[in-house]
Amino acid sequence: MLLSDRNGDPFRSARVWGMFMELYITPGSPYARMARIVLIKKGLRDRVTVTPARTREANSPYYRINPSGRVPWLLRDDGTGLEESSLICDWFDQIDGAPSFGVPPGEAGWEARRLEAMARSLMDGVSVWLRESYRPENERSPGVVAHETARAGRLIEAWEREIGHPWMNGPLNMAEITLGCALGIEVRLPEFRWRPGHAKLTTWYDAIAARPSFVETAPPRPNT
Ligand SMILES: N[C@@H](CCC(=O)N[C@@H](CS)C(=O)NCC(=O)O)C(=O)O
Repeated sequence: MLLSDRNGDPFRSARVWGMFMELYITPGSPYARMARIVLIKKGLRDRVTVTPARTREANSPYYRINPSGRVPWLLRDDGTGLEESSLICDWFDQIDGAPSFGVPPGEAGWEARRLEAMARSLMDGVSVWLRESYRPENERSPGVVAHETARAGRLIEAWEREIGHPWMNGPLNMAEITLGCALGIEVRLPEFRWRPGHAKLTTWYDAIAARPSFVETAPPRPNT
């Protein structure tokens, strides 16, 4: 079968040849955004189709593809499905045998992992808060919102102190991508007002948000 034999499905021939992968996302998901950024940075656009999935819907057809119903989810070119942003980012990073998002050995590596975990902690908490905001008003839990608001406040204070760390100010790495995507949730959740009183974090974020891979994957504003 020839690559030019498209038959209305531009990727069919290539899939048969086992060359293409499919990344399922939603445009607003910060976890999927991390995978999309690594995909772009690794020059994989031509090998990976990015497909919007219908999540949080009763009987969504997506559940037949990925039983968990979450994004990101990667259909690899060998037919295997991968769930979890960190795993998918790592897969993309290692695909060419020349990883650029690994951590250095020794103490610097522990620092890199500590910072990435702290960024992920912010993302996990603010995502729970965001999820509450998607629910009908009478189903929202004020207790959950208050807990996550307070957690985010503490973590933002900690990040204002940490953001000058050399690992957060070098070539793009997973800690930076994770923190950038976590702070970017402000677009989806206007109540997540982390900027006031955090000048260093604001300057850091505005620079990373201006990078082409961040601009291209920016989440849409609610109701757009
Ligand atoms: N730990 C997962 C989290 C993924 C996740 O929670 N994705 C959300 C979107 S931000 C989702 O798919 N939600 C749909 C649902 O819960 O049904 C990862 O890192 O990929």
